[in-house]
Amino acid sequence: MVQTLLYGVPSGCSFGSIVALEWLGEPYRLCRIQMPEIVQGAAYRQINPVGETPTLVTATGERISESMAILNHLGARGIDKDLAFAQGTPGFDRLNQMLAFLNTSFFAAFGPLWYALEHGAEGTEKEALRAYGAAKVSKAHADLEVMLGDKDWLLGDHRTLADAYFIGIARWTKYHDVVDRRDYPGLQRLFDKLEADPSVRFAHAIERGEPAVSTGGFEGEVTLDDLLRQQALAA
Ligand SMILES: N[C@@H](CCC(=O)N[C@@H](CS)C(=O)NCC(=O)O)C(=O)O
Repeated sequence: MVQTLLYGVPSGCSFGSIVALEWLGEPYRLCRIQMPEIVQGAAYRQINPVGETPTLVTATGERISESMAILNHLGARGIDKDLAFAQGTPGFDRLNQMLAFLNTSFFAAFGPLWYALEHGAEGTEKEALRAYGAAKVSKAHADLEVMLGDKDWLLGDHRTLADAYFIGIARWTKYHDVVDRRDYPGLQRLFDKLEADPSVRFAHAIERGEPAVSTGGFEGEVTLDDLLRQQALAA
C-alpha cells in the first residue's frame, strides 16, 4: 500500500506533514478529515483513538500519530535530502530540540486562543483566555526569533523538517490577531520564504480543496471509508 497521511481541515497542524511528504519525494496519498465532525467520530477513531490529526498509515500498514513521530519517521528517510539527520548525531539532537519546541511551546501557545474561538467564550472568560494566549504566543515568537537569529532556516543554511512544521503552525496568527509577525523580522523572513515554496503552496491548495500541483510523489486522495476498507483487506 502507498503511505497515506490523514490530514485535518481547516488549517490543521498536519500541514507540516504534507509539506514534509512533498519535500521527501516518496509516493504518498492524502486522506482529508473534517474537524471536528469526522476527526472525533467512531470511524476515524479506528485509525487514531485520540481523535486528532495527523496520522500516517505507512506502506506496511502501521499507524503513526503525533506530528513529532510522523516527522521523525519521514526524517529517517530524508537524511540524504538534508531534511533530517541520523540519530546519534548533533544534527539530530538540534532538529529534535527544535521540533519539540515547536510542537510544545509554539503550538501550545495558541491553545487558549483556539479554546476561546472554538468554544464561543464570552465576557471575562474570553478576555482571560485571550490575554493568556496573547502572552504565550508573544513569548513563543520572541524565543523563536532568538533561536533563529540570522540563519536562513531554523537549523542553519538549509531547510529541514522543522521548517515544514513551523509554517503549518505560524499561519495560525491570522485567526487570532494577537501578534504582528513583522515585529519578529527573522520569523517574517522565514515565513515569507516558506509561503513561496511550491510544496507549501501545494499544501494550501490541498487544504482549500483546489487543484494542487505536486512537486513530490503525491498520488491522489483517498476517502476514509476506502482507507479503512483497504486496511481491513490488508490485515
Ligand atoms: N499532539 C498532537 C496534536 C494534534 C492536534 O491537536 N490536532 C488537532 C488539529 S491541529 C486536531 O486534530 N484536533 C481535533 C479537533 O479539532 O477536533 C500532534 O502534535 O500531532
